[in-house]
Amino acid sequence: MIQYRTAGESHGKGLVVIIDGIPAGLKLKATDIDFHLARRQTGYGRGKRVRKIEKDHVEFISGVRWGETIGSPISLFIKNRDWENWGSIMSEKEEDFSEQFFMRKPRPGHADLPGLIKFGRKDLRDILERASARETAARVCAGAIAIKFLKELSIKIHSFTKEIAGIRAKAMKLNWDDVVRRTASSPVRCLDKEAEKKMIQAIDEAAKKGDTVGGIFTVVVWNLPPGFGSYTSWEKRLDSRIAKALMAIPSVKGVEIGRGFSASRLPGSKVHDPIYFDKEKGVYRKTNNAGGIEGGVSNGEQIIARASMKPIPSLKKPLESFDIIEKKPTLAEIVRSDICVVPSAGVIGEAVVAFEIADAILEKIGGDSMQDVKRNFKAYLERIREFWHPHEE
Ligand code: EPS
Repeated sequence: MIQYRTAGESHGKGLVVIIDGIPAGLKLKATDIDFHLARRQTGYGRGKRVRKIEKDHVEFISGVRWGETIGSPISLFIKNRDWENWGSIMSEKEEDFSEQFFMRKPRPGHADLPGLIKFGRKDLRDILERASARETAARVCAGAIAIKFLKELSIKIHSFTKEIAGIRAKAMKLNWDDVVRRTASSPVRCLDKEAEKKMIQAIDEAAKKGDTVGGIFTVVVWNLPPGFGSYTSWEKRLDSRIAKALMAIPSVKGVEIGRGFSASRLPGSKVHDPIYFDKEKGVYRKTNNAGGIEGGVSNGEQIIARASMKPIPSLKKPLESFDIIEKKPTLAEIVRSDICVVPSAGVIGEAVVAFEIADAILEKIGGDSMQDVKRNFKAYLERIREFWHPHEE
């Protein structure tokens, strides 16, 4: 089992992540991780901090030697460049305490108020610092290592923006290379150029109004063989693991696998994917409404997961709220903010899904070194060859 834990406040010194269980012998460089950190920081609709201040770079503290993992926990640090601008506000020293910095007007939709009640704090900053989506940079580090691991087994993962502010991209059947190329050249990481224009307009309009917009991103996994995840225990189901990881991304309010919610409106005969067999191709399907998972187990088709995000709750034109100290009605706190984070969230989605897939693979085939993993994986593929041949598109 692989696991990771993150620590760090949004405007504190930095973020820390510890990843445990990655086999020894995986080639790993800081640039493998920085590449995904940079992708997370792009996207039309992000605020000044991400565009102008933070340029994330990872520093290895442990677990990697001479360019390879050595089997011990990998720990990483990402410096928050903005920390220096926050002076005593984020100091750990008691003598720096000052009520003048207190944030007192909770933003509706944010963790501000429930967090304050839960932890019995007096300053909303104690809550928002950790509830901030800045923490997702640490998740992307863990995911970048999982992506590297999956690549060694020829499993690929990518994401794209499906919808922003109700503007939906049209469905397209593309291979991995095309999806990577098109998302990299789109400011909103969208495959459909027409929809992209309208999405950008919608973000600009929201910005003018002091508002924010949400949307939907899709994560696709190519080449995962059948048999990963299990129906035998609820927590082993691959779809439940993916859903949990996606739902844990800040602002995500819904997750679908394959046809998802819309399958509930169709008869079974239109939902389930008929099974075909060919000696050349092995088992194959003409449709993939199941999103590559049947009974909580991968079936060899593309894994397709979608997450829907609410608009972020930090509004330049704030909603009604109250002052937690004076106990009087007032408008919510106005803070520097993003307008839309859906393009970045897709990159986070890839990372967290990659981690779950890597975990399900190691759970089934095991291996303390990449040599063991590759041998075990190959042996499994040989065993199922009668039914499954890798296919890409
Ligand atoms: C965030 C608010 C903004 C974002 C931040 C997440 O930060 P600030 O309030 O300092 O302007 O920039 O995202 C990041 C810094 C990042 O790296 O993603 C929030 O409240 O979630």
